[in-house]
Amino acid sequence: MSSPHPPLFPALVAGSDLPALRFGERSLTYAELAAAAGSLAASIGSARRVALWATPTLETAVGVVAALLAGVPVVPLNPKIGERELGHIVADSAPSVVLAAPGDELPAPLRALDRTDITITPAATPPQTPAEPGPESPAFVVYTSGTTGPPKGAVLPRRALSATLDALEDAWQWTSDDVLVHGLPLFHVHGLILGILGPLRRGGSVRHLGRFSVEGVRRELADGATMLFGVPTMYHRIAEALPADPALAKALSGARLLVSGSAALPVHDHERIASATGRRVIERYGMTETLMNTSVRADGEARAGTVGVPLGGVELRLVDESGAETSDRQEVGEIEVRGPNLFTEYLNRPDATAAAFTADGWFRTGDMAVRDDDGYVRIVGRKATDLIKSGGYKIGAGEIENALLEYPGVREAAVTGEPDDDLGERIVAWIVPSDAEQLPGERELADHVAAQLAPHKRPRVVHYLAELPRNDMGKIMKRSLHA
Ligand code: MCA
Ligand code: AMP
Repeated sequence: MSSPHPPLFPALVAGSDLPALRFGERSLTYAELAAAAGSLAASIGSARRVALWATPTLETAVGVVAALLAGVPVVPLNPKIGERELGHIVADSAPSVVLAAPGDELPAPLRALDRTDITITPAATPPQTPAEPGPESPAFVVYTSGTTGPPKGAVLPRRALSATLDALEDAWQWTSDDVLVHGLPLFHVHGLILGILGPLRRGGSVRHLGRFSVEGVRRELADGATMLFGVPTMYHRIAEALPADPALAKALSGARLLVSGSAALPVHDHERIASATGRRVIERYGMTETLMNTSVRADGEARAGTVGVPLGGVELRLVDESGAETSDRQEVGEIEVRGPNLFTEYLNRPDATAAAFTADGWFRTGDMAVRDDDGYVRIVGRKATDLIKSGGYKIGAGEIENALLEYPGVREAAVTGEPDDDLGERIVAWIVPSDAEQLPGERELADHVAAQLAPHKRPRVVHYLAELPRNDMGKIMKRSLHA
C-alpha cells in the first residue's frame, strides 16, 4: 500500500545488509531489522497503546521500531521502576499490551496486561510495511517529573521526532556513515529517541554498550565508532580516567563528534577532555517535551559552557518575569521555545498542558539563560529549585517528599539538590522524625524511595532536624536548609 507520508525510517524500507543495531555480540542489519520489527508490527497493529519494558537490549530497539512501524504509541518503562511510579504510569497511560524480551519477569501491574514477547527471528518473507501514519499521530508517551505530584506523560507526535532528528542531521553533519556509541538508558528521549532512532533515521548504525563504561567507550571509538553521546556524569568519568589511560585519549581524539546533554557539562570537565584529547565536547540542549532546541554545530565554534544556537526550525526567546522578551542579551531570562519539535500535550492533563504554554503557543521551559553577543545560549539555572538533575535524570523534589512522608517515623520531609562532582547534583533529604530517639535509617529511606519510585530518585544524603525552617506563611525555606 502506498502512503502519502514519507517514512520515518527510509533505510528500513529500503532494507540492506548494512549494520543498523549492535548490542554486545548481537546485531541486526537493516534488512534483518525490517523483518524482525515488521513481523512484530503486524502482531501489535491493533493495539491502542503499548508499554515497552525498556531494558538496554536489542529487544527494546526492535520493540520500539515495531511499534513505530505499526503506528501504535509507545510508553517506554524504566525496568528498575518502583511500584508506585509504575502503578501511576500504567493507570494513566492505559496500555493494552506490554512488549518485553522473552523471559523478562514483569512486576504485577504489567502482568495484568496482554504480553507480546519481542522475538528476533528473521521472517522468511519480509512483511508488508504498514502505511506511514500522519505526522501528528502520537509516537511516544514519555513520562517526566514535575516539581510536585507524579510524573506527567508527554505525548510526542511523529513530526517532533523527524523535525528534531533532521535538525540534528544539519547541525552535526550526521550521515549514514556515522557509527554512534553510547550506554544511555532506553526509556528517555536521550538514549532512545536520539541514541537509537537518530542513527536509524540517518541509515547509519548504533552500538549500545548495555551499560555505560569508560572501557566500552574506549573499545568502540578505537574500533570504528565516530560519535559518542553521554550525560555529563559519563564525561566526568571519562575525564577522571584520561590521565592514566592514553589509549582512551587516542580513541576520543579519533572521534568525529563527542556530544553531551541532559544537564550542564562543567567547564572543568570540558577543559580536561580537550587538553587530553585535542577534541572538544559539544553540548546540545533539550527536554522531554521539546526534544532538541539548541546545539553547538559541528561546523561552529565549540564553546564550553554554552549549549550553542537554536536548531533549524526552532524559535527561541528569553523572557523576563512579566513575560516580555528581554532586550539585553546579558539579562537572565526564561527560555521559551516554539517549533515542530514540540510535544502536543501532557496525557490526561489539560491543566498542566495549558499552564506550560503562553497564549501565543510558546512553551515555557523553566530554564534560565543569557545569550552571548553572537547568539550562543548559556543556561545559568532553573526557575524551580524543586527540580533536581542527578546523573542527567530530572527528578521532582515533591514526589520524593511524598514518598518519604509515608515512611514510618517521618513527621516532615523536605528534599533538595546539592552539587556533586559525579552526578552534577545529588538528592538530599531533610527529615524531621516523629521520635528523636528512633530515627528512620538513612539506608531504609533510600531503599523505600528506590522501591516506590526508582533507584535514581533515592536520597544519597539524609539530615535529621528538630524542625524545618519555615517562613511566616508556613512555607519551607529550602534555600536556608543548606546554610
Ligand atoms: C543503588 N541501586 C539500588 C539502590 N541503590 N537499587 C535499589 N535500591 C537501592 N537502594 C542500584 C541502581 O539501580 C544501579 O543498578 C546501581 O545500584 C548503581 O546506581 P547509581 O549509583 O544510582 O547510578 P550509576 O550506576 O552510578 O549511574 C550513573 C549513570 C546514570 C550511568 C550516569 O545516572 C545514567 O544512566 N544516567 C542517564 C540519565 C539519562 O539518560 N537522562 C536522560 C533524560 P545497576 O547496577 O543494575 O545499574 S533527559 C532527556 O532525555 C532530555 C531530553 C535531554 O536533554 O537529554
Ligand atoms: P528532561 O525533562 O529529563 O528531559 O530534562 C530536560 C532538562 O534538562 C532541561 O529543561 C534542562 O534543564 C536540562 N538540560 C538538558 N540538556 C542540557 C544542557 N546541555 N545543559 C544544561 N541543561 C540541560
